[in-house]
Amino acid sequence: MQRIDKTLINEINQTQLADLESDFRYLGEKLSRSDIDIETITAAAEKFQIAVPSWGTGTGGTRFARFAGIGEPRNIFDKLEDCAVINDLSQCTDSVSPHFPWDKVDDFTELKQRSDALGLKWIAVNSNTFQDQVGQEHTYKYGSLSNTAEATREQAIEHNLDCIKWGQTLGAKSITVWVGDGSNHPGQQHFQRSFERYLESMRKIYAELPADWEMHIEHKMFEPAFYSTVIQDWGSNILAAMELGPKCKSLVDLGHHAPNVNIEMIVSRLIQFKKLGGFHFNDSKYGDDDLDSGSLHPYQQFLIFNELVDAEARQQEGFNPAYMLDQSHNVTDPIESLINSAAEVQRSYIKALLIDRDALYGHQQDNDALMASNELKKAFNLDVSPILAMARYRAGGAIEPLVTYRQSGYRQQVATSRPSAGGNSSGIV
Ligand SMILES: [Mn+2]
Repeated sequence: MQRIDKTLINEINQTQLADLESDFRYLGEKLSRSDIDIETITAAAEKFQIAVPSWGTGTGGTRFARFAGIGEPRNIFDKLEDCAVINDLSQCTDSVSPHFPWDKVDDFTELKQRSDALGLKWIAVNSNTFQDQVGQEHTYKYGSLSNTAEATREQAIEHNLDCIKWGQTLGAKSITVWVGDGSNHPGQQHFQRSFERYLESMRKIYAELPADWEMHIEHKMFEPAFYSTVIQDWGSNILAAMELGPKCKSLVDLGHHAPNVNIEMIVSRLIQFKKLGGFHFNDSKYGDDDLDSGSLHPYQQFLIFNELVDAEARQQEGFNPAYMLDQSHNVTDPIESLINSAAEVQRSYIKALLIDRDALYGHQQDNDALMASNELKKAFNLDVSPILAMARYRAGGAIEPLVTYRQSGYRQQVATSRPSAGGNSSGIV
């Protein structure tokens, strides 16, 4: 079932097709001079998929304020509709990652039927023990899985087990665990004891993982705890993942590192030790800003994909990371930002496929620093937009998804059917 009328997509595509074909032909000729077959690359672009986070379809905000958009999704069913719109147009976002209890429903079978009807799959359920829910017995004010009180830890474990159970009904295959546990004052928390308590809790969740499931740990340097965080960096992350077992891997959120950290090298290390579980793509300038993917550091994103494509090319054992967006859209229409970002991540992947790996390895072997760097730049500097557009067109999507989205009038339509709940309270980022 399409949310954006196929006839409309086709009509608009027809007005853009001649230009696209011309650009695609030109790029094909250019690539063939480097012995690259544009059809092979376009087929890879068609295969590439990145998941949309259910919470990304709502307007984000900061702890100061949130400025609500029009026609915002009111529940997971509305969010699914928006995800379907994104996929109808971009054809590279066929799955959704839910967040519980935000997306909790009474009947998960009904939710699964709805997603099936929209042609969407579920991946990576996310547990939430970083805020208290109405009626919750024990508070997470001083942590969840690492809380000093056993009853609070048990409550957090139970929630994670519920998330797995709900995820199984939806057909998901992994759970991502991020905790806000940490401290705001030096001395507040015993570093080792809190990490031990975290590990003890995680072992209990790991023990209940279904056979075909993975557990992904997400680290974050700061916030809500501003002095120390239990899973602060990729070091604590991989230590925990190694301690828990082979089905536990690390998840890399691009915004959850200290400034200037070499994320692509971290990715390489995780790949080497079979610990790369997946990604939350976004961009960042100061901290965990959750800016749109590729909006600020497209070269960094490309260098990350250089590592990923390298692992793919070398058929690295156990390499199967899950790709997902995780952004906060404070001033844009979330659907537009997610469409744009999915394409920007796809763009990095396609550019990384164009790298002449044999030449690069040769320059590395010869210690030819400049030529090695230029080899990467050569691929990065190519505009692969015609490949992305052709992949979308061939898969039934829109050549120019944002143009088609705006012409569809979708946001105005849902503004009528989804009345605003009112209020501009601070938002979840
Ligand atoms: Mn994240």
